[in-house]
Amino acid sequence: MAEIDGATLIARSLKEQGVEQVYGIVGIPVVPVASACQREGIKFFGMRNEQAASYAAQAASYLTGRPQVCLTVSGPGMVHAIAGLANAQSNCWPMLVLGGASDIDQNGMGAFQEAPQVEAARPFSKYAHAVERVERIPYYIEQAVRTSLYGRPGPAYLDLPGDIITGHVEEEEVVWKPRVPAPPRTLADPAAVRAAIDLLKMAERPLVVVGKGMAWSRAEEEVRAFVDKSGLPFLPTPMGKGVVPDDHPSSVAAARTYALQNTDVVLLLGARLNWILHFGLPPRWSPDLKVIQVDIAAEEIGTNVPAAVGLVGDGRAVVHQLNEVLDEERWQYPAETLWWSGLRNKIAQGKATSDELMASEAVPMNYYRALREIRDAIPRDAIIASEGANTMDIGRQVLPNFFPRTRLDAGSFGTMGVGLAYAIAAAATFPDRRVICLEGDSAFGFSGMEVETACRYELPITFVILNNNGIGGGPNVHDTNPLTASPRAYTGQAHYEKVIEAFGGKGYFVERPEEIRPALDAAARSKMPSLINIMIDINANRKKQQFAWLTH
Ligand SMILES: Cc1ncc(C[n+]2csc(CCOP(=O)(O)OP(=O)(O)O)c2C)c(N)n1
Ligand SMILES: [Mg+2]
Repeated sequence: MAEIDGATLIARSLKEQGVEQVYGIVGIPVVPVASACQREGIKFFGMRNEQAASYAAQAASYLTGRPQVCLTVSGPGMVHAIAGLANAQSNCWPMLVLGGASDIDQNGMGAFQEAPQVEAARPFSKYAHAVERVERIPYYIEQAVRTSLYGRPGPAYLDLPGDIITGHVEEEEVVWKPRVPAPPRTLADPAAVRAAIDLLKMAERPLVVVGKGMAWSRAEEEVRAFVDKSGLPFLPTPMGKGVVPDDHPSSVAAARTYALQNTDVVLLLGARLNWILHFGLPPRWSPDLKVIQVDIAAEEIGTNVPAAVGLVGDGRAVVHQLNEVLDEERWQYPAETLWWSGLRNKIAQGKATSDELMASEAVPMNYYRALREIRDAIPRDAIIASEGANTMDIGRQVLPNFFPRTRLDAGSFGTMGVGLAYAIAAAATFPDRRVICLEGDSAFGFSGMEVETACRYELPITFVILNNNGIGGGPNVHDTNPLTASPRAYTGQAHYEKVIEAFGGKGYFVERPEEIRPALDAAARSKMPSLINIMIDINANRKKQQFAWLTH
């Protein structure tokens, strides 16, 4: 009779469940797990901090559509990965975190790195469990993957004690589990679909908001068809960008504030009325707003504003239902209305202000001038990972996305430290796509050492830092006194580009607008990652808005 060990069983179960990428850091007791994964043909990416590993694993999950894995050691390693569990939970992204744990045999004895890991994971996970018998490893991995993927996605956590990883079992005792099929696509109540279209027909100032739920459910064709057939104005949430190309004529993203404030009926497609959409409440929205909500999670319907119509189901399937009713009724929102002309005026006003900022040749540069160079240099299908405060917010306005799932940013949890990890996952998942990692200088610091990871695997990411000496800009004075130094300030004129050179990447220090494009073009030709550190004005800000974007 043949015996099989825990680590091999873990790796084979992951392979069976469609896992292709593992991001992590090895040590006691998970070294054999990483090796077993590689033996089964699963890629292992050694990262520099488990936070970043957990961010990379969830971005890879979102991009591939199947849960990918973060592997950690026990105790401190697992605790670092809780940052990723929380971030994935907030974004509704799947992922599987496998935490090594001290031996079951030593429970309660003060074992090396012993910690209450399952309890710690639970409030941030959709599923959290410990494996207590070697033969049940495939059972738990299947259950974790299925729970993570089905319904509203979210992270799953499994605790793997050392004696489970090194334990052996007779192969015939193993409880094998087949691969979890793609999630079943659920349909909304047909009567509610009709009610939704009826309400849209009666609306004077209708608006569609496209959320990242549509990107997750691969609803891009259906959503584009809906926007075309209905003639309705739409705007995307930050990571809903690209489901419909940003240059679509019905996009009113550039009139966001006006659109939210004045619409009377909003159709939310896989977008929640949380802080990103200002809760659906006045003063950012009309007090008489009527909400039509499409969501995979029934309990989301009615959050903050009671829904006039709730459509519960898979994003792609439900938008298909909406399209069928539109086809039957041959209805389209008129192209010439007061609503459209109001929106178009606001778009034109906003464009004039941005164009002016983008045309400035002042040194030091403002954000818009630097971002214009990036906008003009990158291919349409580039993937943009981004974080920071102004860097991220202005970058979202200036850099268009034309394809779904091409924008990865601080997201629903507003997490700094995700950018480099997201870029690594994007480059690992799509080796032929250009990956731009656009960072504020503060944001870069959180996971900055991951440039070593990018260099080691020769992932030709272009890292761009918009450097204003700190969090939202720091003063140019060097103050060593913790009682007086600005809490926002970091080292002035810091040469972050030198960090990547330590690992064989290419660094650029840029102070003038005309230096940006040559650096971007050289980065595009390089097989190694590059880092372009762009000094910008410490007083540069976003253009004046009625409401500051309440990101932070
Ligand atoms: C993990 C975490 N810690 C702290 C913050 C608070 N925070 C929000 S934005 C930001 C950095 C903004 O500065 P920078 O990245 O330099 O962008 P800038 O606005 O200067 O362009 C920080 C620290 C956060 N969102 N997440
Ligand atoms: Mg900054």
